Amino acid sequence: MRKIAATAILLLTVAAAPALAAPVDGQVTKIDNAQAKITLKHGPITNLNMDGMTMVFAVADPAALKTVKVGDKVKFEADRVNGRLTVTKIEKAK
Ligand SMILES: [Cu+2]
Repeated sequence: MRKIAATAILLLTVAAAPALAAPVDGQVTKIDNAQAKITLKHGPITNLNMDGMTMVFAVADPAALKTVKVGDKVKFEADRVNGRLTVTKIEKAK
């Protein structure tokens, strides 16, 4: 019985796991180093079920904010981290 319950929990966990983050095109419109936040005008984010828009994200690694500046076109990945929409990876678009 206990084994069945554990299997059911495992299956539920897998089903609830978010889709893998995929690189998204965006443009930096604002950088807030003090709050470790970035505002991005972004294209559709499939893993977050989000259409294109301009919005604020938290940044997982504040040091990443030093690698981009306002106006830069970027490729980034975003995910929900502790309930906050967070940029987990960002780089200047080539
Ligand atoms: Cu958005």
